[in-house]
Amino acid sequence: MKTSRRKFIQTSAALASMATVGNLLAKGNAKVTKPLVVSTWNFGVGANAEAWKVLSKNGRALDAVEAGVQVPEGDPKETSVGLGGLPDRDGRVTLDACIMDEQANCGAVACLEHIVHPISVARKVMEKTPHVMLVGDGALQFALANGFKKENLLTEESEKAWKEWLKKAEYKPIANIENHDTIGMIALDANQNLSGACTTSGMAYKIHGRVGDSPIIGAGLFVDNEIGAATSTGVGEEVIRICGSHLVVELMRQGNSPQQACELAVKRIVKNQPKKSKEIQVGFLAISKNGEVGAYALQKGFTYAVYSNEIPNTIFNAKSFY
Ligand code: SD4
Repeated sequence: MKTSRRKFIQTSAALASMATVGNLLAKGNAKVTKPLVVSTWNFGVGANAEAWKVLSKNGRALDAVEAGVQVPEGDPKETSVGLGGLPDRDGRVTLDACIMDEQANCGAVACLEHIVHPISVARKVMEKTPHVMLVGDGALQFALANGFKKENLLTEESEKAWKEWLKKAEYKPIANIENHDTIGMIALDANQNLSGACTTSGMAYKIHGRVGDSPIIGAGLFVDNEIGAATSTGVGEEVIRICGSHLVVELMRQGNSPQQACELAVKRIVKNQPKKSKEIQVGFLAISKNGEVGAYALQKGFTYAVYSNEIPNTIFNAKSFY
């Protein structure tokens, strides 16, 4: 399973370097026709495939992104999202997620335990309450009242990894490794509407109660149906400091391409925290209303997956500052 996935990724990467649109995309200046879905990291491929089922039938971007990110959420082998996510330093799996549609409707949950699909709880917050965000036990009670099942999210493997970590208990986020990533997905549907979703178990072995950028509208995700959408991954604190995804969309509003906007946002982080920026990873991924795609990261290694009529669900390497 793992090998075939890796092979698929390698093959896709090779195809990407051959495809014309792929080359343009990698340079950050390709336009694709709608529908379009993009998502962070290699596991974006599986998520995009699910989202594409909705988009290719002229479905809503909102439904596509929810269905898409549910894939890594429900996969116990993905240790950075949903079921099987690495726990906090007390051994508790706490999840963060948010969702936003084309009318600026949005919902979020933070520090939610025991629910496999926090993105769907976030959507319920958006649709069933006058609020944007529910956290902790309140979010759990809301989920249970809305029919979600209480489950144990700590898999044997994640528990083992946590116990190993406990031996040294060093509190150090490391860039680009499996214990630190998030799925952010943004999509443009056949009706030219944008939506996005972002979901994570956050920083592994974090202090209990720590919340990153992923469930914060404007930080981990932002959608403006006139302009475009953006999402982020990496050390959430640095993204929150610059209201990252909102910044990317506002930079696009000022006339920058998604690629330029992602680069400017990353450079803002470097300017604010020059020393720290060398040691951490942050990546932004953005699309414009016209189907342009951009991505940029602090460090090498940030990958993202793109699926459109021209690009058959392909992984790209984002350019980086360092
Ligand atoms: C967080 N941004 O909780 C998330 C984690 C992540 O790559 O994306 N890591 O800060």
